[in-house]
Amino acid sequence: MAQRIMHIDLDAFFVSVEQVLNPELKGKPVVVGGRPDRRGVVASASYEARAFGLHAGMPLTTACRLCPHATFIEGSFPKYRHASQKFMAILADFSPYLEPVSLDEAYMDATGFESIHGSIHQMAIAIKQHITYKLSLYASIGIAGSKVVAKVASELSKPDGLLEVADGEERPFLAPLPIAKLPGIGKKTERILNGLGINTIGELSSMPLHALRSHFGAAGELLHRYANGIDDRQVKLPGATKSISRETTFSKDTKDRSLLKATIRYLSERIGSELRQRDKQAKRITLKLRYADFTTITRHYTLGQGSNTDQTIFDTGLQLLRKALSAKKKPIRLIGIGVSNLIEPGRQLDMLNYSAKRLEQLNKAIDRIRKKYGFTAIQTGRTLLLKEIFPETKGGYTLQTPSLSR
Ligand code: TTP
Ligand code: MG
Repeated sequence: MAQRIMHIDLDAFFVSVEQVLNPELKGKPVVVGGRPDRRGVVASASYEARAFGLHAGMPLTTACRLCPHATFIEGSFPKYRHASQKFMAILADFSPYLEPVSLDEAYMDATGFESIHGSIHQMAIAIKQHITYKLSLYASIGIAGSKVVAKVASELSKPDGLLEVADGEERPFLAPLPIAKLPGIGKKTERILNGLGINTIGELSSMPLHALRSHFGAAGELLHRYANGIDDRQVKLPGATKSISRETTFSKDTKDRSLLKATIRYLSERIGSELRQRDKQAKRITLKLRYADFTTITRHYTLGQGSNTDQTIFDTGLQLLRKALSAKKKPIRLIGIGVSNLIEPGRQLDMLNYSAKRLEQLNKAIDRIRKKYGFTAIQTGRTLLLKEIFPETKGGYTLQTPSLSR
């Protein structure tokens, strides 16, 4: 059976979220990106603003000159992340073969789903209706036999569009389009190709492969394939989390052991709570230290059994710290804790181990309180020391340069 791939992308995403929250902005030129008197560029422009020539990436000063009566909004990322999560949840209801690409964009492998919806086209209509009904947002969908053609189709169909490219029709569909419509062709590549007299995807598709290679190296081969509608990339499900780490840089290099311990405690609690939220246990704990002279070391320890309790992560981190400090006495600039070798918390082997069970219950109770009242609502004596050092918000302490590596 021929593969059927959908590319789904929300229209004017940031702006549309703002319009849902403030309906007065609907149907008007609106720009998210910042205040026009500040430096910065357009992140998202409503289609009404695009009619004045505004587009993403344009300096706000230019945008303001072209369309002075537009409403300029600074924007706030948490709102967009929240909308994005709801959008992805709707898509996941239709098919588990989902690859989120960015906040407002995903590929879906819909091969075989016609038996449920009558046709893939009908399925796309249902997806669009759900998105508009539940989120008041509009999506554009492209359907084709490959990712690259599905993406070109959804772009071309915008706004509120739906465009299906039939199997075998990929090349004639792409041929008349300007090369800038092909994913992978940025401003620079476009200029070079235009200089060679290549303006449409059709012209690009018939350029000899060796000529493309000589201009663009390995990327030339990809351009050749895409221009011919050939793309064997599969829809990739997001990989399982392999590791979680948290780190912070001190505002002043330090040798203060109680501060180091308090910070490790806090980072361990952060990691423990994330592990429990993801329903994972870790077998390997890693300590990272960066000294004042920027030399960086990592030390790790593998546990006999997986764990997700704050205490185990902290105890192990502390042991690693003690060893590292006894070897080197230099002041520390950054400290981090990470966990890896993540496993599903299978059946509890030590069900009879009373203290392990108690610890697990304690962590669960702490998680519940924190969910309700904020991360720092409940603290051990050790992390209270951090009160003096880091600003506190409902989400927890605001560490310097917090890293959220996966
Ligand atoms: P896009 O999907 O590229 O743009 P869009 O949703 O605003 O408009 P459309 O899809 O209808 O053409 O990007 C999604 C969001 O990502 C966009 O709303 C804002 C953000 N973004 C930036 O912050 N900077 C950028 O340069 C781009 C292109 C997008
Ligand atoms: Mg979009």
